[in-house]
Amino acid sequence: LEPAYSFMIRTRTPGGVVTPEQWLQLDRVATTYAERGLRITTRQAFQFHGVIKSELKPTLQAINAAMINTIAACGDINRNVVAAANPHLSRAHAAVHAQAAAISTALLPRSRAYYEIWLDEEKVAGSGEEEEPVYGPTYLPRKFKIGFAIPPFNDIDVFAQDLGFTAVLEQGELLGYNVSVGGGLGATHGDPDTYPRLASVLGFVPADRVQAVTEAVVTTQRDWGDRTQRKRARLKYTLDERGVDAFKAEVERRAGLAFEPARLAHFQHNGDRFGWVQSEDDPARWHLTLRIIAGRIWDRHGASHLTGLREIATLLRDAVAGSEATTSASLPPPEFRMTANQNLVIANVPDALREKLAALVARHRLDIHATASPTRLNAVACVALPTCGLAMAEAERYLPDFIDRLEALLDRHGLRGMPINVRISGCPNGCSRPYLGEIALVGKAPGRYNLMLGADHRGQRLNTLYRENVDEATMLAALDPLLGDFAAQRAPGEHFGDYLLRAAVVSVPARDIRT
Ligand code: SRM
Ligand code: SF4
Repeated sequence: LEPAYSFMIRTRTPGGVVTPEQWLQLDRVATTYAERGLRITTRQAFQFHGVIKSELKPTLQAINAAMINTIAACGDINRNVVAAANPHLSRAHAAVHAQAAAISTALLPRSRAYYEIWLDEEKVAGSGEEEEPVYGPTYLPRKFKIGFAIPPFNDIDVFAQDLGFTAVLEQGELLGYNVSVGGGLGATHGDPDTYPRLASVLGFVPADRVQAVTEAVVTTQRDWGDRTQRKRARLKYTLDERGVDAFKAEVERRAGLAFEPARLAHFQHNGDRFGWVQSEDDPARWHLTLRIIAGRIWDRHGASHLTGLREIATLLRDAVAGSEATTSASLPPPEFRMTANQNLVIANVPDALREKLAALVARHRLDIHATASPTRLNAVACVALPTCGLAMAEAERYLPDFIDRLEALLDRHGLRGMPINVRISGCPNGCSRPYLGEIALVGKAPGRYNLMLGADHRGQRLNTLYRENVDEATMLAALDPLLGDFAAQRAPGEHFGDYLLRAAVVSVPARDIRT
């Protein structure tokens, strides 16, 4: 007899897109094998928590039966590639999403071990000795993250990625990308050698050079990255050690190109846009963005979100299968798109299904976007307790309570309608990208957080430490007068983080090169 070990499983879902049929299969995995429903992650993937050891293999087989896998979702390798989910821009979304998916595939490991171990694939001669053209025999020094953003929305936080591509569009057509490298947020309390860093912009490349640039950046980090100290092994530290210019020159050499000067790319915000929006390509298609608090989808606390989304997926799947009137081969079919802020877009909904779908959304109380404050809608929290072994404090489970209390302060100062980005992480690893929150809580100990303030609402400026290791009462007492001053002194259109900088409550972090 051995202890009942349980595991977390994470999918690889590039750009966070799944079909209604895949959704239903993942729902079955969640209800059959996992304990805490479906969890949308900050990298547009799913996590299943509490899968017991003896059921790992059937769980992975069920996920693979949905044509989704879990390869390279963890490890010192390229992770899930994220891509803008914003439904406003469907033509650009399709083009950018296709490139994100292609990069994800190009950077998959060649090893068949996953298939042999989990999917009972027969071991063939030579198996296990596959050449890894990009990773080589040693893979990467550390995890590696790639993201594609489409301005004016920075919903993936492109400057938090090791390698970021910011789309440059002309009249809706994709011309190419501004390339940025060396973003990364993880840090360790009390260790100044570790720190969050925003990416440095190298320049512009045409869209057909994405793969060459990606391979050059990844292989340079493979060869130059620190393999002696794990805490300093991310690309951000390689850049600070070697210098951005040297890194850029090496990438240009390996890719056989020269970066053009970066093109103009303006971001409005790094949140999601909620509710229905009409497709730009086809007025008979609609996209609906739903708020999923901290990405957790389950039937609990009087809500039936898992059931509701199952019914929605069934509706859409049956429509795709059954009726030419509601779907057309020339138009993209309905799909679910996870956002990197842990929310969910139901995309390409035919006009004829809108009413039925809206009724399901209302019945299962999936419509909090209709009433919640913008601050509640945009807040992000990492998983933390009870499943994350690295958590020092609550995050996901604390988010609703903290927002309740913050909203009371916002009400007091007449700021309920003001979008303020709140992010909570249970430890300094920064899985909710807290260092990009206008207000952020970074866990220190049970009930105690570092209060970080002053990021810029667009994902282009890091916040700074305002109060160290404080409890809830101290955080709220610190925020109350700041919100009061903001309400009284706010310039037109000014966001809270920008105000805090203007009022010299916080200063620009030394490492922030974009402000
Ligand atoms: Fe993360 C480790 C959850 C996005 C930085 N992260 C972990 C682990 C696996 C804990 C562990 O190693 O034992 C967490 C599992 C918790 C659980 O119980 O499920 C975990 N990270 C998550 C997720 C699920 C957070 C969420 O609430 O959605 C996100 C999964 C993403 C995915 O689908 O692949 C997640 N993690 C991030 C992000 C944000 C991002 O990528 O946009 C970051 C900051 C960006 C970055 O990487 O710099 C992030 N996670 C870390 C780190 C610190 C890395 C570093 O450079 O220091 C760790 C710890 C580590 O790697 O040693 C970590
Ligand atoms: Fe766990 Fe820390 Fe990541 Fe939160 S930030 S999920 S506590 S590792």
